[in-house]
Amino acid sequence: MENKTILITGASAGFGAACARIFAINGNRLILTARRVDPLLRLQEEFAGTADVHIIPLDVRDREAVQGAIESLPERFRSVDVLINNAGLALGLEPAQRADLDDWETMVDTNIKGLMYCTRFILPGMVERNRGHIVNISSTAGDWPYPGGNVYGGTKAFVTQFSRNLRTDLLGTKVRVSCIQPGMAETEFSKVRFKGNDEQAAGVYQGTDPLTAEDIAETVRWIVSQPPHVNVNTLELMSIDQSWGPFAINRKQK
Ligand code: NDP
Ligand code: 8X3
Repeated sequence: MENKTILITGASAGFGAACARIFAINGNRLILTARRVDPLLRLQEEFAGTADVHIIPLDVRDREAVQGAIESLPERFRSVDVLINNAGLALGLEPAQRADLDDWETMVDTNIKGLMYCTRFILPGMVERNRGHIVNISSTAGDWPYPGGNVYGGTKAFVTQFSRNLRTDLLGTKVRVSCIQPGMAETEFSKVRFKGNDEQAAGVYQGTDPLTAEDIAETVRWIVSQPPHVNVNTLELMSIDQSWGPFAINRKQK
């Protein structure tokens, strides 16, 4: 991976920031986007001399802003080689009947619509150049249900299936699409899900060796470093301390 232009959504924390670090080498040009600008500026400072960085304060839910940001990329950042659709979040873990409808809308707007906007505005250039790679960050939650996963899991199921459908549209081009489905990974994810409740967030990872942001970045690096004729479709990974449970059974009380 050298001299590539890589656009990362949600680069201010977690997987996105780790991806930025892993790709800030070999003359790569990084386009780092997120709502919070300060962490992006810190990354730009950290990479001074190793990678050319363009920062875009961006809320992926804002379709016009996404379009404007992509259409006004400086010339040297215009030919995006790799789009890492990473920005996303879970909000709440309540059962569907008690969940906050605003939280559901935020997850749909970010995880589904935001990812759609970034993809739709970047993809034509990739097809025109007949090269490029879109890496979508889905989740184990997109395939495996769990109590309280309701809309979050639904949005990630969209990401997984959208990724596959993209490849079917792109057959005959050299544009690759990959989808990564990580399990439990320790980032700001749970702090966001539990709305700043640090204790509840820490409880998610307590007594385990969860995946790290660096594990995911390394996976992205491996996927995009495959020879151009290899398309990794879907890749699921979990911590050694995570697995599936049995089916839940409701038994009648005697
Ligand atoms: P973090 O909370 O650490 O990072 C999330 C990133 O998404 C932040 O940079 C945040 O930036 C950005 N983001 C959130 N909303 C928006 C928005 N509306 N517009 C632009 N950027 C946004 O979480 P992770 O790194 O863990 O999560 C990254 C992705 O990985 C998400 O899609 C998540 O669903 C997925 N995932 C996470 C797992 C985990 O266990 N951690 C497991 C499987 C998948 P800012 O707030 O500055 O806008
Ligand atoms: C994040 C992993 O298990 O919290 O996507 O849904 S999980």
